[in-house]
Amino acid sequence: MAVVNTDVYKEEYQWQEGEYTVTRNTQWSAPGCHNGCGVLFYTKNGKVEKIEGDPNNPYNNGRLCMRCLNLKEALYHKDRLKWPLKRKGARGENKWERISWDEAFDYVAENVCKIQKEYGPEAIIGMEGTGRNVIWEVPYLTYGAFGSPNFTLGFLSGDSCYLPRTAANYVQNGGFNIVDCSQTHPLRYQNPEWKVPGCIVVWGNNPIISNGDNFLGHWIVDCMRLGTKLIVVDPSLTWLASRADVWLRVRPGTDAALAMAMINIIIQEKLYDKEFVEKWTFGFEELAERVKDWTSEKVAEITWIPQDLIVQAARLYATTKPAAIQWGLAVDQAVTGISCAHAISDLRALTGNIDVPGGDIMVHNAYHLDRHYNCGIEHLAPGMEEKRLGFDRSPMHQNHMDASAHGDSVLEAMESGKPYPVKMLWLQSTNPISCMASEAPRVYDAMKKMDFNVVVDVFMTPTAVAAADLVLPCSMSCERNGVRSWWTPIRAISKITQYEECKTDIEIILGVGKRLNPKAFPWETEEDMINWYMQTDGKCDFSFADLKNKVYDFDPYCYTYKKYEKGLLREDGQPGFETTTGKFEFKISLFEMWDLDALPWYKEPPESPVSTPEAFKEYPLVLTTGHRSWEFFHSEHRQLPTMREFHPNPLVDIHPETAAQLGVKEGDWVWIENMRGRCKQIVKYNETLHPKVVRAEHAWWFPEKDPAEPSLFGVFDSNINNLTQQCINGPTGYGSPYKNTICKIYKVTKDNEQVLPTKIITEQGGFGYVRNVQK
Ligand SMILES: Nc1nc2c(c(=O)[nH]1)N[C@H]1C(S)=C(S)[C@@H](COP(=O)(O)OP(=O)(O)OC[C@H]3O[C@@H](n4cnc5c(=O)[nH]c(N)nc54)[C@H](O)[C@@H]3O)O[C@H]1N2
Ligand SMILES: Nc1nc2c(c(=O)[nH]1)N[C@H]1C(S)=C(S)[C@@H](COP(=O)(O)OP(=O)(O)OC[C@H]3O[C@@H](n4cnc5c(=O)[nH]c(N)nc54)[C@H](O)[C@@H]3O)O[C@H]1N2
Ligand code: SF4
Ligand SMILES: [Mo]
Repeated sequence: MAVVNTDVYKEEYQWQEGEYTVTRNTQWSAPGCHNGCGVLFYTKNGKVEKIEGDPNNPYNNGRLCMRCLNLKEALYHKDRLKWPLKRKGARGENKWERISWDEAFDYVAENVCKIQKEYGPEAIIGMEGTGRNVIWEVPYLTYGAFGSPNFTLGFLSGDSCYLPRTAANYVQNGGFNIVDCSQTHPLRYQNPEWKVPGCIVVWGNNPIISNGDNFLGHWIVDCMRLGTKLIVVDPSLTWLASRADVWLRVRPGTDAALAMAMINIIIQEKLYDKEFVEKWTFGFEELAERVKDWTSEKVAEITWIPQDLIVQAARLYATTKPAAIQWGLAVDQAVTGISCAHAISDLRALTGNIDVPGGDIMVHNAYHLDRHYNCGIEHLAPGMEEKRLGFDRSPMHQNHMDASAHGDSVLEAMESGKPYPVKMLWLQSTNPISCMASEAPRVYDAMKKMDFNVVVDVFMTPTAVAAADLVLPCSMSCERNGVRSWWTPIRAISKITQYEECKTDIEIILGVGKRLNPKAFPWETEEDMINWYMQTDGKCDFSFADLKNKVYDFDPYCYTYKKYEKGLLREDGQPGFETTTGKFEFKISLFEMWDLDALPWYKEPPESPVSTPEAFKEYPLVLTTGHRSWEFFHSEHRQLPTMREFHPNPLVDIHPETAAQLGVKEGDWVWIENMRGRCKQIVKYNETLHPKVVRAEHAWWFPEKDPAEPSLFGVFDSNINNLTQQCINGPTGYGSPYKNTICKIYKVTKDNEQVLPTKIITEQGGFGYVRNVQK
């Protein structure tokens, strides 16, 4: 680890350096990120002048990516929302009137009360986006202030972001696994108990860019420097794949089959950890029986991966100790989401890598700050939780594996009024028509039908212009207090500046909550509410002020290894796992009880060369979408000049041979089209892809274009979610084919771009695709 110059970089929370005040802080959101790295803010006269990585913070050891280095551009961008705005013209006209916060809170309260009275509280939906600094706050508002059970992620189809992975994890071993790159211990690589992972499998994940789920990708690079080998499962040669021992170029959406073949090889060749399997697992025989027909030969055909590479990967993974699997979003974004996560977890247990140093360790959120989507649920009236949309979707939902309403079920209720009408959306940190919704035009139509919509954001978004009646300006990360957990360490986010009239997410929630249900919102300040979250809801024995001074704090639970031997995983204090059998379950007892397939299975993507060969003749390319880029966090950062200089336009990766066959070349605008719609992006050659696979970017809109409809910032023109599909999930309601559909590609010409998709959708009623829903 680099030696830190203590004359320059101090360990205290704040110090003076000439005319600058330097504050050690955590960066989370806004702008968004899944992490929370240690940063140094240099402020002068209440303004941020400079941002640096904090070398004394063991989370990132001073390293920052471009989004943090370029933070000032976001903080002081001229288009930031500055005060509450009430809609003046029609929705979509982008005409607003400036109002005070008191007026804004009254306006919300008035509309909420009206809807509660007329339709019941369940007609109100509280929505947030991914892992930003509102995770527990929006649920609290939805349950505590609106009295509705319908907190959800902004139309995320099949809950396809981390939730399939965590739900599968939970039913199999009662907890969560993460790769042990030493990050749970303050001494990091010097922790004497820690071991360098001999091998890390990076599966459907590009952590160098995405740093998803509070896992900093560079930890893997650190491990590589210490000798870790890599196996990478990805349709494209990522930076990590190019340095891997084995790269498995999987056909999008077929990962579950690959995992089953790897299990099969490991069992057939007796490479599994017999002692761990015998002592700590349940259902091994049944698993062996289930996978025995999933031979490397058969699976090579399904996945388009050479057979010998599948065998090589299984052997390398199983014979290297310790080994770990860093999984990513591609696991979730298929109808096989749960099953694929199940099979991958089986690999971890088969090889005895669970909760060992340098393996896949079991963690909880520091000091049990765990309630998140369930926060405030006690405020619901009796019987209200059962009304949650999607509750009947599967026993997993009925049994609280998922604490939120089901995004697809919310959309269906908005469209059909069944099982009951939906009338209001509260959108705090989500911009669904640009990003989260996998059928963007459909969600656009449904949002327009609502009686009242509120958007809380930092910029005016396409969603806000199209559908909001009230837009509330929210503070960015260094303008608020907060805590970052997600495993360990717990980190303090402290307010060091104020921007215009912006309020923090918590202050906004308090303002609304106090008007609607003051008993549930007894706190006077943001800090009061944070202290309640840390000390009453969670189990911290220190306050926010203490944490702020310490900057971060590690929860020893997370760096205690082999907790299953020590009785630390089960509530009754007995050794073993918190499951029905007390074992790690290859065969999931709960699934058996609920009449779900209790062993891993594979199914083709709903649209693929195999499942829809006729349609594949017309749309002869396999399409995966949404791989992350350095410059953007989902639909964010598009207004920042530096980011757009690096990445001015949406890019679709195509093999150069395929491009040549299609008569297009790098740099050309092309239409990407299928049976639901089309959008345009620019060709980027990627010779590492299978020639029949293309990879398109998600979340594009153009803040530089006219906000008012029919332009609407060009939100549908390059939107890949015109092509993906909503309400197609796995049997448990989890998983959705964001990353595996089919398409065709052809050149954009003057003639065929006369009427752009945004105009078609906002003015002409859409692409004319007939949906299979009851109206
Ligand atoms: N910069 C940045 N960081 C982000 C985000 C962002 O928008 N920008 N978003 C955050 C969020 S919410 C999430 S969920 C995470 C996601 O982050 P990741 O888990 O890294 O997910 P992606 O970048 O979507 O895809 C990762 C890799 O999967 C590959 N892939 C595509 N289809 C398949 C497939 O079918 N199988 C396999 N095995 N691989 C496939 C892609 O080529 C890509 O290299 O990132 C978070 N971090
Ligand atoms: N085709 C395709 N679509 C995808 C994906 C894919 O891989 N492919 N990935 C999916 C995944 S995994 C996810 S998680 C979703 C993400 O979807 P979302 O998380 O909904 O992301 P955005 O649409 O960018 O909306 C986020 C909004 O929140 C605002 N914001 C940022 N920070 C804060 C904050 O602290 N407070 C408040 N109030 N607002 C804030 C931003 O300015 C932005 O307008 O997208 C999904 N969509
Ligand atoms: S991962 Fe990158 S963008 Fe996120 S907090 Fe760390 S440095 Fe900033
Ligand atoms: Mo996500």
